[in-house]
Amino acid sequence: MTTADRHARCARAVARCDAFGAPPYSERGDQLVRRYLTGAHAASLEALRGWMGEAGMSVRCDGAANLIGRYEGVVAGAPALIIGSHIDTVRNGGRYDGALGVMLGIDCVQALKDSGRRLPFAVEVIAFGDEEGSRFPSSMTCSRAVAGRWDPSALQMRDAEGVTLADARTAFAEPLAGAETAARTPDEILAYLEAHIEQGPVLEAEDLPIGVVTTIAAQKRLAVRIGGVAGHAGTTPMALRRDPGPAAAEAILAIERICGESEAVVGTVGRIAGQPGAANVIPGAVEFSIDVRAPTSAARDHALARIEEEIQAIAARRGLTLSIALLQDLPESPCDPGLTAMLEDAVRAVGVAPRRLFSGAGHDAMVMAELCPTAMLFIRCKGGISHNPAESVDIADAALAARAMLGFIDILAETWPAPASPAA
Ligand code: HGY
Ligand code: MN
Ligand code: MN
Repeated sequence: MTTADRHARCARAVARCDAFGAPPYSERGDQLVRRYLTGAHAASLEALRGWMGEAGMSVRCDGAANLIGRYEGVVAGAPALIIGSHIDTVRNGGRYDGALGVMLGIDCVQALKDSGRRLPFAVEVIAFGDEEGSRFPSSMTCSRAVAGRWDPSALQMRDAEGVTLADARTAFAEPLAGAETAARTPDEILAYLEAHIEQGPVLEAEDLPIGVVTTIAAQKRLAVRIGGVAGHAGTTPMALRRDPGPAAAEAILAIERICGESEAVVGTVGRIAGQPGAANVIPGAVEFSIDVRAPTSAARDHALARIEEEIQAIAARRGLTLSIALLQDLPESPCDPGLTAMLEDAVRAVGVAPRRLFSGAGHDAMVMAELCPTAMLFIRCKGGISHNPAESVDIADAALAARAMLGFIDILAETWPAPASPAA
């Protein structure tokens, strides 16, 4: 295949991400938002089903509403290399976070089909329905289901409109078997490969188009509620207030200070809401999220212990109530050293000096690592911008990523034991 052909194919993968940036693949026309089990999610699965079929894959929707394309190897039913990423987005998100990895996976299988190649293993492409947690409180519910970590209590989670996950599943356009049926077993899976935009500045700063991930950061997500006494904004003297608003402000400044003391720890308060949320009412409660990440669980937990201690002291001093709920606890996830070495060889073979990178962003690969060995490829994105409509990627970089992915597949095929006999 000529370079021009490859470029054209990747232009199509990027164009598919762009098409997914608008209705019906986005819930809104003025910004990209595609949340789990919405009509936009269902519409994206329909389009992906067609593209996976064109690429020679059999396609199914599993019990967690993941779309799975399968391209058989020489021997049908062989263990699979899974290439995956997520198809949901954050609110007002970018077009390539998640989607590009799915489109490049389809692109790789299309290349295998077009060249009539069958491998000693199958290749599956998975579009995970929920990685961001942009609809329900906890995230990565779909890769958890595939990794056999489905938590049935998640069915009671409610979205911002009060819809439970159970009801959203029932209302989904695709009839869904039980989410627990999405679980795969280690013997079915050879490895998991995820291609994803870097969502950070390193590759661009070093003028590199692609890089290889070594470890994905440990992360914890908490829901904090500081309770006070609701009151009239005009008649309640300042000295008589039990206002959780300023307490939350103090807490958020403490989070910034504590996380700022260590290079490797990051802390974010992405969601803040006063209850009842009226301008002329002293809030009865303020709820906010905390997302803390670090290269190790120990560093993450050390920062969080100090944060929780300070928030408790703030609430006590102000005579307020406090509740802190754990929403997500993901330990750091190292990629498999053997697969990472293969990916580095594949990156080198396309003429790029392999750059090993740590991932501050979470990915489905960290959950899939509980099922099988994983490898991750990063793709440069402009300004490192992500979770933002300004997210952008060069087609040439995506084309290099696709070539490195196919090179990785070739290396894996060379090392994987040849099948006993050709497909029956
Ligand atoms: O939060 C993350 O790191 C990912 O975008 N879900
Ligand atoms: Mn994201
Ligand atoms: Mn992502």
